[in-house]
Amino acid sequence: VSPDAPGPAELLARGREGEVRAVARLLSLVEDRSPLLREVTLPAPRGATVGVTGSPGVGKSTLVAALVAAYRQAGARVGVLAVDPTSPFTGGAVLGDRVRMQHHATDPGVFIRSMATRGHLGGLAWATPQAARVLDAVGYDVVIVETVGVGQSEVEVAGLADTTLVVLAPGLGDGVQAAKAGILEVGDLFVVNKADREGADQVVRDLTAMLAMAPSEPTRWRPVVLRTVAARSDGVEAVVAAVADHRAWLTASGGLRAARVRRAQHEIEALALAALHDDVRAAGGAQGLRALAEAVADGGMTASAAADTLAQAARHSR
Ligand SMILES: Nc1nc2c(ncn2[C@@H]2O[C@H](COP(=O)(O)OP(=O)(O)OP(=O)(O)O)[C@@H](O)[C@H]2O)c(=O)[nH]1
Ligand SMILES: [Mg+2]
Repeated sequence: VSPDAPGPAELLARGREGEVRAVARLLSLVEDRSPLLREVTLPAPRGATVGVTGSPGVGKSTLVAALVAAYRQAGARVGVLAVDPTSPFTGGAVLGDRVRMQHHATDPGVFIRSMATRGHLGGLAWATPQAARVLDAVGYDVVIVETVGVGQSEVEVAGLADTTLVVLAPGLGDGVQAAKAGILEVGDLFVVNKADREGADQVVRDLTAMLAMAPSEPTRWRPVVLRTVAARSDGVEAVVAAVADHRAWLTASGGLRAARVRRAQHEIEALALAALHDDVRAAGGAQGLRALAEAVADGGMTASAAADTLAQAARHSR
């Protein structure tokens, strides 16, 4: 960073004025875990974050593109974070999504960013919510977080947004998959996409039956099942309406703030762990780890004692 490069406060101000490059730089600071971010404060979020998750190929990106169009039509500015927990931060991620988003790429009311988080300890937990907060702070009314990926990452991502959409599609054995991945518990809205295909009704029935097995508590949101043909934008208005309903419910029940506090807790912990991880790496790097490892391997020291030595060195380096 050159000395006269604008700091984060300046970038935030420029971002609010609609300078896309400033927003992009802020998100790079987030990805780099830049200490500069300690210099600014962000206002309490005004807008909504919507997570979109589901198995590969169900139509998440197509649905996101259709949602963006619907929100734009309603006059909202929209940020899209396409998160790929399976590939490293360095570019190239979610290329297919870029293509699908091309339609929106030239719209100044839409900001699209790919984030890949592998290789960054806890990156999904700390980078995504911070990026969403930054987008909110510069004036995007809705931030949509799409995750590419399977399994656990879907469940993790569910914790990152105010409202989580789980997308399913017929022909992928999704009902069963959903139950396995623990995704039934995390979805606020279930969208059965590709409703133009055979088997969509069955997926809706399976899903509804599985959701009905969950104990019903008056204080809990009852998940909604919707169907869409995202490729034709069919059913997308109903999704937008259901997101708004969920949000209204969250606000009224006090759940919105509670979830945000919970999220911030994960985020802080993940950032602190990443910082500690750096310290341990640095302490071990100066030949220390190698020497300790030799002592352990040759029988001079237990791994526990060596770990303690390393941890001490890491603490002193702070
Ligand atoms: N028939 C039909 N095809 C659709 C529909 N929505 C999306 N598709 C197609 O399904 C394929 C996958 O769509 P994507 O939007 O890339 O799916 P995705 O879930 O984002 O995929 P990944 O990001 O790879 O996990 C594409 O060929 C879409 O054109 C739909 O409603 N009906
Ligand atoms: Mg996609």
